[in-house]
Amino acid sequence: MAKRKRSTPISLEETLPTFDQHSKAEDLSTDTAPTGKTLTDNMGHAVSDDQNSLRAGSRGPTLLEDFFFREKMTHFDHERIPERIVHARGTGAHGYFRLDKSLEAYTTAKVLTEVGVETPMFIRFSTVAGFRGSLDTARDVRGFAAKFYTKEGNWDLVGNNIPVFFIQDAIKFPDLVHAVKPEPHNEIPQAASAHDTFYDFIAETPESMHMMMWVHSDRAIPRSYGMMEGFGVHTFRLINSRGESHFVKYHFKPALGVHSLVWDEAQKIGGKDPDFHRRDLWETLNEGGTLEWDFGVQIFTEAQADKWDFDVLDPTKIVPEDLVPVQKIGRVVLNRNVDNFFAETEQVAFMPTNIVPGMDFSNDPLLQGRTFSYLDTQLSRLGSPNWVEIPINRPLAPVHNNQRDGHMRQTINPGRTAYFPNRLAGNLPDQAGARGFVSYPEQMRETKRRARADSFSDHYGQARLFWNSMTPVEKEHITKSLAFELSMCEVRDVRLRMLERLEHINELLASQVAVALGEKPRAAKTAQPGGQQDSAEETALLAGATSPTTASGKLQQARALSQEVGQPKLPKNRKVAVLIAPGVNVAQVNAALDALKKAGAKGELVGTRLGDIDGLNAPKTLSNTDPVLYDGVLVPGGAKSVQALVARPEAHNFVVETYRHAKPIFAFAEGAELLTASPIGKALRNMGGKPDAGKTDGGKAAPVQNLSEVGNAASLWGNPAAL
Ligand code: HDE
Repeated sequence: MAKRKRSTPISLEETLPTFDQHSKAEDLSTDTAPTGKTLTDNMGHAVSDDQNSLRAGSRGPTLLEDFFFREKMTHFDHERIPERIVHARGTGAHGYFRLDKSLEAYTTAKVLTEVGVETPMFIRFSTVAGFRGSLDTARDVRGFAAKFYTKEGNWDLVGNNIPVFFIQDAIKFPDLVHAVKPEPHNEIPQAASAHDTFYDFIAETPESMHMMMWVHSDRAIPRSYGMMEGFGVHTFRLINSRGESHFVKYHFKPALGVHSLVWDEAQKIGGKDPDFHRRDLWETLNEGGTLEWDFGVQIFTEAQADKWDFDVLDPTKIVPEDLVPVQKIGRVVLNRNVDNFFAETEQVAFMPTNIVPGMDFSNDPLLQGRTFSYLDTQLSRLGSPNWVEIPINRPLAPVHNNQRDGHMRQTINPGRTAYFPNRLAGNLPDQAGARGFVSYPEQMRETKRRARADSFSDHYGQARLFWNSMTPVEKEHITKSLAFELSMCEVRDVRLRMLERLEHINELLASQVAVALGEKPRAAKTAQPGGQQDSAEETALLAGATSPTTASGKLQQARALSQEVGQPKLPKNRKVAVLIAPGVNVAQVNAALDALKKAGAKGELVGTRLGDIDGLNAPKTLSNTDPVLYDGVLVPGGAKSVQALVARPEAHNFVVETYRHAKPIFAFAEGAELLTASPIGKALRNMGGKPDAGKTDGGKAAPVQNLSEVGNAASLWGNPAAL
C-alpha cells in the first residue's frame, strides 16, 4: 500500500488502493524509526559524546546547559505510562482474519460478508488481576482482545477465554476489581484470587457462581494462548440490509484444541519462567509458526431467545452449543510478532464501542457499562484524546472529521473550517446518513428504574450444567482448586459462606471442599478427601455425539464445556526436552529432532553443559531450565551420555516431574536406564514394561527407525489426568 498522505481529503466511499493481511504492517512501517549510523538527539543534532556529561572541569559539577544530558534523562524519566487497571499483564501479535462464509443474511458488515478478504488483526492476550510484571501462569481469566482493521473502520472484539463473567451489571465492576486485586493495606497477594477480600465479595455475589466453576476449571491455566478458546461473552446484534436484527455470540476455536497445564505445573512455571506464555507466542511466530483459530458465530432471533429459561442479556449465561450450534465462518491466524512491545502491545487500546455498520450492542447491562469505560480508561492511560492517532490504534479506513488540537496532535488539518454545517467548504466532510453507522431502532417502552430483571435471577442452573459436563478428572481439578484457594482465606466465615454457595451447585463438591478445609461434610453424601466419587447420573457419559438432555428438554450436560472430550490432541507447537551429555547417540538425537519437527513439535536440547556437545548445540542446561517448561522429555541412547545423566539429580527430576504431570516420556536404547534409575523406576518395573497410557513408553528401548512414532505418541498430549 502506498504511504498514506494523511492531510489529503479522501472520500469515505473511496476504497483503499489495496487491502490484504499486510495492509496494517505497511501502514505501521510508515512510522518505523530509521536506523542511522550516527547518534543524534531528538532534534537531529549529532551527539559527540554520549558517555560523559558536560562538567565544570573533569571532577566538577554537571552543567545545566548540558542539553544532551537533560533531554536523555527527561525522556527516560517519562518513559512509563499507567498500567491497565485490569489486564495489565499481556502480550500481543499481528495476524489476519479470512472470511470463508458470508453472513450476508444477517449483517451488512463487510468484514463478515466479503468472502476471501483477509482483514489485518492485532490480538492482545492478558491475565486480569496481576500487575504488568506479574507471571503468565496465574489462575485467572485470560483476556482475548481482538482488533480487526476493517475497510469500514476498526472493529474490536474485546473478549475473554471464558464465555461468562462474574457480575451482571457494570456498576459492580469497581467492587469486583477492588476485591480481586492485591489487598490495599499490604498489596498482597500478587496475581492471585486466593485471598479473603475476593471470596468475601464472591460469597456475597451469587451471580458469580457460574464463573466460579470456569475459573476453578483447567480453563484458567491454559497451556498456551494458541490452546484456548476466545469468546465475545456478551450477546451482540447483527443488522442486515433489510434492517432486521439477529442476536449473535462470537467464538474463537483453537485449531490445536483447548489444553491446559495442571496447577502444580502452573505454580512452578510461575517461578521458573514467568514469561512462559509470552515466550511461547514469541518463539512460535519467530520460528515461522502460527497460532490459529476458527472464528464462529451462534446466531439466533429474539423470539428464539424468549423461549429459553435463561436471559441472553445476562452475561453470566452461555447459550449452549446444543441449543444453537457454532457456525464456523472463517479463520484467524496470528503470524507476526511486534517490532516494539511498548509502541504496539502496551499502547494498543481496545474499545467494545469499536463496531462497524451492520453490528450493534444488545442491552446486556455489563456491555452497556463497558461502552463507557474503555474510552475513559484510554484517556487516562494514554493521556490525550489523540491516542487514536497512535499507529497501532489508527484505523486503515480513512478518518476525516472536525475534531482538532489537544495534547500531541499529529495530524495537520489544512483549511479554515473545523465545524459542520459549513458552506465555506461545501459542507464537507458530509454525514453518511444510512450508509454510515445507524443504531438499531429498538422499540423501548420501559419505566426508568434501578432494578435487575427477574430473568437474571437463576445463579446456579448453568453452574450445575458446567459441573455436570465435566469428566471425573476435570471435576477433581475443580474441587482441588476450590480447596486450594479457599484454604488461603484466613477468615473462617469467608470459607463457610463460600461452602454454602457451593452446596447450591453440587453437594458432593461442597462436601469434598469442606473436608479439605477441615470442616464437616456439608451434606448427606460421604466426602472422599482427595478423591472424586459422584452419583451415576452425574458421571454419565460424555461419549455420545450429542449432549444428553433431561425429559423436560433442559440440558443436563453440554459436551462443548468439557475440554477432555472431543478436543484435537496434536503435537503441533509442543516442546520436548531432549537430554544430552557427551557420548550421546548423535544420530538418534538428529532423527528425534527431525521426527518432532515433522510432527510440528519442537525438540530442545538440554545438555549437562551449555553449547557444543559432540557437535550438537545445547541452548539449555539441566540447571537453567526445568521439566515443567516442556510437554515431554526424550532420553536418547549413548552409554556414556546416559551414565552422565544418571549421575545428575536434575536429570532424574526431568523424568519424575514429567511423569507426575502425565506428560510423555520417550527413551531410546540406553536412555531407558535413566528412567529405571530414577525414583519412578520401581513404578515402571511394576508395569512389567507395558506402556502406561499417557505417561511413558514403558521404559522400553525403542529402535531408532521407530522414531517417527514420536509424532504419533504425541497424541498423548492433552491428557489432563495429572496431579
Ligand atoms: Fe474489561 N476493561 N471491563 N472486560 N477488558 C479493560 O480497558 C471493564 C469485561 C477485557 O488487552 C480496561 O483498556 C468494565 C468483560 C479485556 O488492552 C477497562 C467491565 C470482558 C481487556 C475495562 C469489564 C472484558 C479489558 C482496562 C464491566 C470480556 C484488556 C484497560 C462492565 C468480554 C484489553 C483497558 C487489552 C480491559 C473495563 C468487563 C475484557 C478498565 C467496566 C465482561 C480483554 O476499561
